Amino acid sequence: MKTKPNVSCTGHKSPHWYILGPGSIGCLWASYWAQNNDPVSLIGRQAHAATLKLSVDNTTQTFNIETTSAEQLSTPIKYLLITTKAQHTREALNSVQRRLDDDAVIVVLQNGMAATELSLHPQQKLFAATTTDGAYRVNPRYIVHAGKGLTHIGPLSTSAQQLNHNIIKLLPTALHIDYSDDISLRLWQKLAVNCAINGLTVLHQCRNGELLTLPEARQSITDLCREVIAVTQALQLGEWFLQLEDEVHNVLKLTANNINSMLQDIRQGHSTEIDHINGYLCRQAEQLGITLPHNQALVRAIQQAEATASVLP
Ligand code: KPL
Repeated sequence: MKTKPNVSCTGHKSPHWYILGPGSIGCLWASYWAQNNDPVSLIGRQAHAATLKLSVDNTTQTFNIETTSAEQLSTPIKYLLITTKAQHTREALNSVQRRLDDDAVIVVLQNGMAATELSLHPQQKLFAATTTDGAYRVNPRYIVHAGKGLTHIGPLSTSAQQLNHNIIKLLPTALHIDYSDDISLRLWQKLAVNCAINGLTVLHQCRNGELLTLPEARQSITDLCREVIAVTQALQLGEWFLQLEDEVHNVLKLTANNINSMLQDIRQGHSTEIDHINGYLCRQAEQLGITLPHNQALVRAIQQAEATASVLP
């Protein structure tokens, strides 16, 4: 692959991004930075050079991207993207804590609300992002950008507000990324949709779209949505949530063929994000004195499925 000096047309040096969580979305962003000749490294357990293959719109490109371990980094990390599952966020951040610059820019892109619960150095610029991009890995080094979606990014810390929409200039230009002043609301909207879909695909062992064809699943969607609406209205999060069930049906139609991320986790014997999706909602409800029997039952059922999946040979 040809390399060019890391200087943009405005004369600014491109930042070097490090990515924690080299799953499909992490590798997708790495490939798009590399496509732009922006410096990017994955952080893994062991350092090695890897060739990543990216397929999009029937075109396949390869990129040489180094994987480095946190211990081997000689320079501080100034730009960090975290794309781990929500339940691994804290642990992932701890693994690079000593290498992080005091005013590092940190972007957390994942389902759930884990980013909102991180406490960082006051100068560190924390952003959260949520995406509808669809990507999957044929193997650990081969990513397919299956559905071009939209990513919202916005500040979670006061110091991040100073950088505000300029963050977009530092992100892969080939992706559709919008700046959001109220990223917490966007995270809540994604959480609400995930609450009514992800766990149900595990219970029914089906692709997203099939949920609409199963009367029992449709009833569960209605029940889960009602509970999500009760919490979001108590928190005064706005009218968007009143149409949640329609929104969920839309997402199910648009992603009908998807194997949901939670179902993929169960099938691979991994822990799921249930505690950061329906579990988070239940904790919020408890503080408000609201009980959510359907969401609580779903959390228990998925925890049970996790326990069963992890003892399978
Ligand atoms: O976010 C998703 C997920 O799989 O986690 C949806 C939008 C439900 C698509 O499958």
